[in-house]
Amino acid sequence: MENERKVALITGVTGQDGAYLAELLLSKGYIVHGIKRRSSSFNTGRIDHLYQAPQDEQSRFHLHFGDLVDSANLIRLVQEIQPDEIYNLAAQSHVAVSFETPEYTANADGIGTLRLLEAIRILKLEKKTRFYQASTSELFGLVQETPQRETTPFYPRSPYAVAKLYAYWIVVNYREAYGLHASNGILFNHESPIRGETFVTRKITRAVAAIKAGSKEILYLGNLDAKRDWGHAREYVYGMWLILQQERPDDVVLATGITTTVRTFVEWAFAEIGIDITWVGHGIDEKGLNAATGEPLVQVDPRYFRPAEVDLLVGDPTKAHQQLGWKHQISPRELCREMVAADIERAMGVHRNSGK
Ligand code: NDP
Ligand code: GDR
Repeated sequence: MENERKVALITGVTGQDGAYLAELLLSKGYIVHGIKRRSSSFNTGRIDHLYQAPQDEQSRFHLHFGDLVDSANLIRLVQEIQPDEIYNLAAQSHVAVSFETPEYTANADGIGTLRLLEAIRILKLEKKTRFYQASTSELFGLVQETPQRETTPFYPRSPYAVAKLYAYWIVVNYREAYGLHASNGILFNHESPIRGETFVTRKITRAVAAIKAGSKEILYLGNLDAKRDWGHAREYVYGMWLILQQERPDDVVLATGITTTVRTFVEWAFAEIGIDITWVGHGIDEKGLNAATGEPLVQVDPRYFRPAEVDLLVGDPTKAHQQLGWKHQISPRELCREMVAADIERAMGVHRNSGK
């Protein structure tokens, strides 16, 4: 039986998507290997519950220290693991942070992808190992057409997106040059209760939960008018898996097709705790007040503006629907509700399994 099981290697296994994907692949009977970085504090909170699973699952989940900037480490791990599928989810994934750390972001997100592809080639695993690359709607950047689809021209607007552009094309190149089964999932924003705390949706839902729990804090945000196509991460990792199950490798958009402003997401989140927000002022003086009491709850802070912004993302998931049978089920509003509810539970001190 062990010999028949598929073996997957997930980079970025400690992140939001890595945790959901590991859970999905284990449930499908895979042997799952994940690469985690050494850290001075615990960084496995999202996957710890997978160790608490029954004995047979436990023995199918293995973690290894590694880093996308370390070629020798990656080659050794790929050689030892001999994966059937590699999901390259590791990245410096924060767009704003990439303006502060452009060289590191290029190294990890761009060249890191090349290192993995080279590992496959050096080890002559081209026929065995399928490769998934976590490409992003940030590639579309400055609006060229809407909704954005596989054929929409790219116009990246951040060091992160430029690094991911290199990764996208090196995947295409290795597919064409060496016949690798290598695919790009061009995923629009996807969130969940285990989304990183500094991405805008989670930042909002955590603040709302803290206010519900009695905190007097003000939520400081940047551009309220940015529009994003927000889906649920659990559904998107299923799409990743489907992409690698295709007979032929391909590049596919996963999106909901629904776009929402940051401002509206704020309103939805506060509505979950019975507060209507009214907006006063303009630009950097804009505030969100409790409509009933006038209490300030939200404040624009220019520190969160980006040197170059992506104003509007809305994806066209037609190809995913037709080719993979993939379609989102959870609306952005339902996603917001689930995230607020989970953060309220946490804020109230109720311990939840982090992967759920
Ligand atoms: P997270 O930021 O939650 O997770 C990123 C993961 O990468 C973490 O496990 C992190 O480790 C790891 N990592 C970062 N740098 C390195 C490195 N140099 N070497 C090894 N591991 C590293 O991201 P998500 O789960 O949200 O996203 C997964 C991938 O999908 C990323 O590549 C992201 O750019 C991309 N993407 C995400 C979208 C989204 O909306 N979520 C949309 C489109 C693409 P640690 O825990 O130690 O920090
Ligand atoms: P994004 O996600 O940049 O789209 O990248 P993020 O949640 O960081 O920003 C979304 C939009 O909200 C605006 N914004 C703020 N953003 C943050 N983080 N903090 C704030 O205070 C704030 N106020 C307003 C931003 O300007 C932006 O317009 C995510 C990441 O997961 C990437 O890795 C992934 O590739 C893309 O989604 C698709």
